[in-house]
Amino acid sequence: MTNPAHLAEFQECFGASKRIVALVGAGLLASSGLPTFRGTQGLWKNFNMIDLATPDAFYIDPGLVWQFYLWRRHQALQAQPNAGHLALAELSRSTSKEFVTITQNVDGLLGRAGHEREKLHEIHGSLFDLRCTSFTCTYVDHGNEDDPLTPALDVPEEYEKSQSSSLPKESESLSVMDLGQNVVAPSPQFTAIQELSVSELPLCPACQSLMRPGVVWFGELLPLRVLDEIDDFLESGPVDLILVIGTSGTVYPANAYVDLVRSRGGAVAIFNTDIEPAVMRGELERTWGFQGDAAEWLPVALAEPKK
Ligand code: BV8
Ligand code: ZN
Repeated sequence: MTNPAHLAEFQECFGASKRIVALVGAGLLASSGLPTFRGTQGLWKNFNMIDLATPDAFYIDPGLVWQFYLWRRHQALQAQPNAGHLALAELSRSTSKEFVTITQNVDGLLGRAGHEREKLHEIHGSLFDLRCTSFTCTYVDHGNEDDPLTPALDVPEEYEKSQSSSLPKESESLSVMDLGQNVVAPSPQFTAIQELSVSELPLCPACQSLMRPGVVWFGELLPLRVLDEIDDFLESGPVDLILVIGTSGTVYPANAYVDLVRSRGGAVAIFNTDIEPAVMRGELERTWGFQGDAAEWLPVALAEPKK
């Protein structure tokens, strides 16, 4: 449970803050029924999700990776924005505070919650953008919500159920996290769910090459235009407060923004089910912890202070 003093101190800081940043991760999706990347739900069939979010996986078996992203798209389209999404969207409409959200999530729920588009920076791309894999073609399909994208990718529900029972023993699937600590391991060998030929996958209408999901995979550069927009905000004045919402802080460079704001004197508010005890004991200067579901805490913490 959160230290009761935290809420009062935070709301005083929040009320006085003129420039605020939110850094959002998969934990904000939990209440909308979407899985996080780590922890128990971070699995799809018998793979670690972060093993599939790589160029290697797509090169080895584009059909498998497309099935993974069709499942993610389908889930995101079925999901509804939660109270945490709505609280951030409302803050984005504030006329008295400058606010931007940096989201690592690719599901589109913040946009669907009504978040001001120009204040929403999707640094890992979107499940609903597709782009051509040909180096000589720049075709991008923005905001494509077709479900399924091609007939062959319409994986029948019962097939999904039959597969999901075969979850792996932890040892069977390597995660990119392992790469962080150990020598680079060989790419995990995927067992194809159903063999799909490239011709059955999304093809570029401009040049007929294979299309890929418009997300940033591990080992890939983040969209420079988005990073520039974020830098413009960070460099155009001091950030008084950063809200760190539902993120394990494991993914670079997203995780670097928290230290940047703190190093420049900004306060930090963490919304997570798993928070360091030192934060909860109030031992870190101008750092507050709200332990529990971000979808529950955000509306409370960001509520306009009673006059
Ligand atoms: C780059 C899109 C440089 C795809 C994603 C070794 C080898 C290779 C690379 C690296 C390496 N070491 C470091 C790297 C860099 C790598 C990285 O950081 N890897 C990590 C895993 C170690 N980063 C990159 O590769 C980035 N690019 O660095 O480029 C470069 C330079 C030159 C040339 C080329 C490249 C690109 C990273 C982008 C990866 N793509 N997403 C997709 O979604 O399919 S990241 C992906 O992971 C998601 O976006 C997701 O958001 C993110 C995971 O982070 P979280 O959001 O934090 O989610 P997680 O599950 O981890 O945590 C959930 C949290 O919520 C937990 O804390 C939990 O306690 C909490 N929670 C749970 N329930 C709730 C809750 N909180 C509140 N309420 C709840 N109810
Ligand atoms: Zn093309």
